[in-house]
Amino acid sequence: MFTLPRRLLTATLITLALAVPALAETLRIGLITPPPHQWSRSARDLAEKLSAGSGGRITLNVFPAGQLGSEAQMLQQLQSGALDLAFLTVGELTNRDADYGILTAPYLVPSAEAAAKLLEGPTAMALQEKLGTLGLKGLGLGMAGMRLVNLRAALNADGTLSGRKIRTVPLAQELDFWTRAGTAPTPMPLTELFDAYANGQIDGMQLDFEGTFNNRFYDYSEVVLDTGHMIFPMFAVASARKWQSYSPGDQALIARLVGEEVAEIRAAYPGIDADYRAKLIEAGANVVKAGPEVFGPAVGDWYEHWREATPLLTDLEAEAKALSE
Ligand code: 3HB
Repeated sequence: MFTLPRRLLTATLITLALAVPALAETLRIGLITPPPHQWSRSARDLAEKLSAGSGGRITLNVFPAGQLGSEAQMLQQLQSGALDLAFLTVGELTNRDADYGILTAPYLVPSAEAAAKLLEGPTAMALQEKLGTLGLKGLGLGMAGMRLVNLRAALNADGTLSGRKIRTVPLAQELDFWTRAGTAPTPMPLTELFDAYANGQIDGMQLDFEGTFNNRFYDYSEVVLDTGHMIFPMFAVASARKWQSYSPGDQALIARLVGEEVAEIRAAYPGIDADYRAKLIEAGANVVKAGPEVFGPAVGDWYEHWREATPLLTDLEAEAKALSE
């Protein structure tokens, strides 16, 4: 039987392999944040790096501002493989698995620096691992700024917020917190906030310095309460279904670049918070520091309930405490 000499065979195979061009990939990433938001900037930066890192073979199209729908819709698209990547808040994730909501625990950490560290810790990593059960592949955690409260009218005479209609992110733990604070929580995604606040449908909103400045919410706020009462995590995810279709080389490249991008986001937010705080003051906003007393008994009551409902919270608290020791 005719056989090719081994060396010739190897040479032939290499030639064939080189002749088959690596497949061009066009990927899509969805986010709810508007184009000027840091997450959207980072998604555009990621697109540039993916293109450069793949020699122009991988194109990442960025869809900000909820162009692909709500987070619930994006999550379905990720599960079916219709969407490749997303930067998700814990809103819809918590609706699927209450454990994700532990990251919105009030006064968990004192600063954005500590928040960034906590989001690199073992509990955050355990939550990232669990994304597999939702048909997602976790590629790292980012964050937005520390939470504050915009108020159309000043605090009540007793120094609390009770009785106000306050916008929250639509997730159980936040709704519960604001109910315990005696307010009427009104769940509303970021994309719907502007009209609701400008029209006076809500008396206040939980947000951050960045969103308050970029949307000029301070124009409608008698006071911007600098509470820093919660962190705001972000999960960078891929569709587990689509992930399997990428080559090992592409998987490694995407995982590395997304991981680096979210690490930059975590590192940047302490500065972003400080910059936007200064910009707000410069623009004439009434930024006032406030402590947990504005929430009445909510903080203690909240922990009592959620430690039992989501025991993983106790691990997270222990980690947070160790960070400040
Ligand atoms: C929000 O308040 O819903 C939100 C804020 C962000 C990023 C994403 C969502 O800075």
